[in-house]
Amino acid sequence: MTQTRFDVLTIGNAIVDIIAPVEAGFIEREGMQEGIMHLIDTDRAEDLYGKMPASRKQISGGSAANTAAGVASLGGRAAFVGKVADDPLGDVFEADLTDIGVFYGTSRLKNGALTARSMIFLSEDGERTMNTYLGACHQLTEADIHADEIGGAAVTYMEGFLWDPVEAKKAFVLAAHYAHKHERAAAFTLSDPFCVDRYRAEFLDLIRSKTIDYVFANVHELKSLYQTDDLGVAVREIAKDAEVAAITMGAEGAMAVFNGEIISVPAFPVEKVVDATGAGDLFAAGFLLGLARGQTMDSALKTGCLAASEVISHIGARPQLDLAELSQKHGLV
Ligand code: GMP
Repeated sequence: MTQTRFDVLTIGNAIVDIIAPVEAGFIEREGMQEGIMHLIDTDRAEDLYGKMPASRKQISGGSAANTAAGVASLGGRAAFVGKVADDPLGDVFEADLTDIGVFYGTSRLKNGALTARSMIFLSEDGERTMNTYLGACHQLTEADIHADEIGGAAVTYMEGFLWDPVEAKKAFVLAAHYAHKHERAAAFTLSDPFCVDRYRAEFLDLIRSKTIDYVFANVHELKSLYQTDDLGVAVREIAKDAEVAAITMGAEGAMAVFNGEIISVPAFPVEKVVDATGAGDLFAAGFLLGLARGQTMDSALKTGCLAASEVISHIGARPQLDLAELSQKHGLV
């Protein structure tokens, strides 16, 4: 194998988040399910935008893009592939990635839909409810997947959310194919319990056919995948199906399942969960970079939990502290 150019390359929907706290009752009144990602059209996007308080904040997001930003903040070599439009939000998205040192070379969508945005409502306990207009993300295609970039990354990590835009799922499968052709690893996150519900058979096939090596999920997504309320049953199933599975458990921490072994670590304590957006994304950044650097499973899990604890302590799904410094302080390098 040749030397790698990137520790982690991520592929996902390129989204700018618009985030605001809401009072109790709002989520239910609007017919949303708390903690879930809802897909919306332009009319609903306008309607919801009008209902956001003036205190709303606009911050670059996108699950896999957050992971790439996390890897870069931890001092890793990161790349991102995802489609924005040639519009002001696209400019913001690109600058926020490249400023932190993420390689981002996907061509812009011209004369088409707008850059994707997600309106995120925060409940009092920091839980986030997302409403995503995918816009330009519908135009991410196989043409955006470059064998040399994927082949140069130790691991390619993708979102389950990529199965919503129809063309992007072909890009997803092609990227996994290129990764394996170059003897690299392919990973994906189940993204959201309702996303799992939409694509359960396909996700199981990706895992069982070994198109994917490492699977990331939270407990809700994992239970949804195997249609069980029993976490133990779901963990035993994923242990059979995947080479490595990393499962996040919110305030309970995270576990890794590999070679018939299970290792778990506690969450890093936080004073207050201000905004849970990005917790799983930043966990994935720490865990993947840990593995790429040859850390033990235990240390990789701890690096993931540390990165997650930073991002849930403030509004927005991108790190505000230098995560490399933070992890050094905690003896995780
Ligand atoms: O959700 C991904 C990761 O974020 C978890 O594995 C934890 O490390 C962290 N996390 C999520 N929710 C909480 C929480 O409520 N408290 C703490 N301390 N960490 C959390």
